[in-house]
Amino acid sequence: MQEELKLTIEGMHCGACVRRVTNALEGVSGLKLEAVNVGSAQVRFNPEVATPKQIAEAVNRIGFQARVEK
Ligand code: 9UX
Repeated sequence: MQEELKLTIEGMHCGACVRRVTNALEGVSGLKLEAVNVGSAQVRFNPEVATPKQIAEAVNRIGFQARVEK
């Protein structure tokens, strides 16, 4: 069972940020990327493997401020 997660991400300003956030999210297991844009990311995740908090923290660890939208 996959759940939808949308993150609003402060501190992203360019395409290099999109690559950095993409790489960080690709390092989280149980997660499937749907879209990463300047300022937001949308993923599907397996709640038995990953939590929204862990996913946001993977983005925050590289210097952004991610907030869980839904
Ligand atoms: Mo762009 Mo992002 O110049 O971390 S790389 S702001």
